Amino acid sequence: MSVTGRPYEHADGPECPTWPQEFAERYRAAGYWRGETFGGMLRERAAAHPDRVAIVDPAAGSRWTYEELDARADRLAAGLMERGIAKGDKVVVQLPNVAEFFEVIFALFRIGALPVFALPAHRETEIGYFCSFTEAAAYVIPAEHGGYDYRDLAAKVRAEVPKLRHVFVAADAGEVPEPFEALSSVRATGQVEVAGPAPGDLAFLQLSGGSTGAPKLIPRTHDDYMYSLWGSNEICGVDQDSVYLCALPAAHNFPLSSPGSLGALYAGARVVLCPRPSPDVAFPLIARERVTLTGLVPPLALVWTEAAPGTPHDLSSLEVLLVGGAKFSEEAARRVRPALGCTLQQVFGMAEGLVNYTRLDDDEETVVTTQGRPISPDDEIRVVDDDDNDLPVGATGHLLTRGPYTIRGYWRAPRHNARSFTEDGFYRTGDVVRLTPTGHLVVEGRAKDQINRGGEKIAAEEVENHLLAHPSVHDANVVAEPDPYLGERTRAYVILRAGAEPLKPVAVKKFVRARGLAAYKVPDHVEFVDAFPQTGVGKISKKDLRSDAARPTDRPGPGPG
Ligand code: OOB
Repeated sequence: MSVTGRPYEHADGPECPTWPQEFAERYRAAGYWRGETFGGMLRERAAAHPDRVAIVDPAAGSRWTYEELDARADRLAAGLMERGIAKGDKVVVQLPNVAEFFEVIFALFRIGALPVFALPAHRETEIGYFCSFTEAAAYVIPAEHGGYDYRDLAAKVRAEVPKLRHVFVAADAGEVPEPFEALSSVRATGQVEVAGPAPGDLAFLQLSGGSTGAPKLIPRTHDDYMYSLWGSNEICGVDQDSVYLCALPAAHNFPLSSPGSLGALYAGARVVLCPRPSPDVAFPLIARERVTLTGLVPPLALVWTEAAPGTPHDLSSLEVLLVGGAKFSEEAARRVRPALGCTLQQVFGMAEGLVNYTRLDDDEETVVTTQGRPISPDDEIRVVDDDDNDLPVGATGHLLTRGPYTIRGYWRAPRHNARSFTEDGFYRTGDVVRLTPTGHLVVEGRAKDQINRGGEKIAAEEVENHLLAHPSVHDANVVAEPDPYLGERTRAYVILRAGAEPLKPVAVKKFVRARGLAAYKVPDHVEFVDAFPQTGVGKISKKDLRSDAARPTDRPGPGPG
């Protein structure tokens, strides 16, 4: 338990700090926390407009109405409960952009079981960790996706984590090996009434981009997350006539909630699932479904702006393009409207909470040069120096934040919480920012030891630990290297053990990949060095390594080397 707040009380004890009572009361009184739950919200929407289409899954050819999604969530919840999944249980959900993703998470929300949002790119190291750390009762996978067989992955994870009781496969087509179960056979026929969670209860565990060896889990409540949804809807103009294209991986916080698929469902709007975010897949869907808004990371936004002028597809329905997850350059931002004919909204958000948007009525300069301002008048923003002293407006410093949808601590991480939160509950974002006189934030850099690879976050320490496991590696440091397309890539500096056989970079990458890591975490470049640069006090200077990585060279480009 951290120094701030009251712990969530669970049968097995305190799991994470939450908002102190006076804050919770204030957020409720201000109307931010509306006392809704996800299960209840879907039930209400289904009653209000049963026949409106909620989810379009073009790959499966399905169009589920609100009534159908609601009924499916009920049937699946009943089936899961028959199999012993209960309130408070954790279920690792690793599904791509398929309709079942929503069926599964709403079934779990209804029970009060907590989805743990894994990404399709995660492999046995990450999934094994999520399953064992959360003592997950179940793990939900597709049979296959992107040429990869998740049943093999689940078999490995199950062998390592014996406590994992169930693996459910969202695959009507694929074969489901024993003892795994097809989701389709889990659906019960009747509807069960369950007590379900309270609005202040945890709804799910989201993943942090992280800067430590193991990813941290982010506990979000129904009340707080729901506020980020309707707050985002108001700012992005989402109403029941909106059509949201979910182009990024559905489980990530950005496409989930900013305003994302869940924001769209909150508004009674339509979610169109995009199996891949490339223009050849996304553009025809925009035209066919009359998509009105979507969210992209900067590298994809660049690809879209390049592809749009020559496309035969009608993109005229697109009103808003949200770009975030990593810094969007001013030059690229300026190209959005001319190329796509829509309004750009920059989003600077984090799964821990705080989300900033440029507003639809901000002037062009503000939209292209800032990363927006917070959703809530009660999002408290501090920009501080290295000693936590507040800096004047316009000065660049560390961003600290506290507010009605920003967590007060990670899940089961008391020691880490003591470092990542101030005593009075401000989250240390690790971002280096500047506030403009209009209250907009400009992201100037990052103090956390992380690589932001086109929106995908990589904790340097996590990759370093895997490199250190190689028998020939004496020491390793991983830093960001600038990249014109992704913004950043990873460069690993490696010192080999004295007397070790020389290694090729490709062998190091292969070794890391073979340890069962998401492919985006495998270093793009590996460079062997004899020593690391040091600071005055003899610590390794990552700053110098970063400048070395940024040095223009005739180094070979990305490739097997
Ligand atoms: C989003 O969430 P996460 O949790 O994957 O990553 C958060 C971090 C931020 O702390 C910041 O370092 C970086 O991603 N970031 C940006 C940015 N948006 C996020 N850095 C510069 N400019 C931006 N526009 O990435 C996320 C969550 C909700 C909405 C949007 C993004």
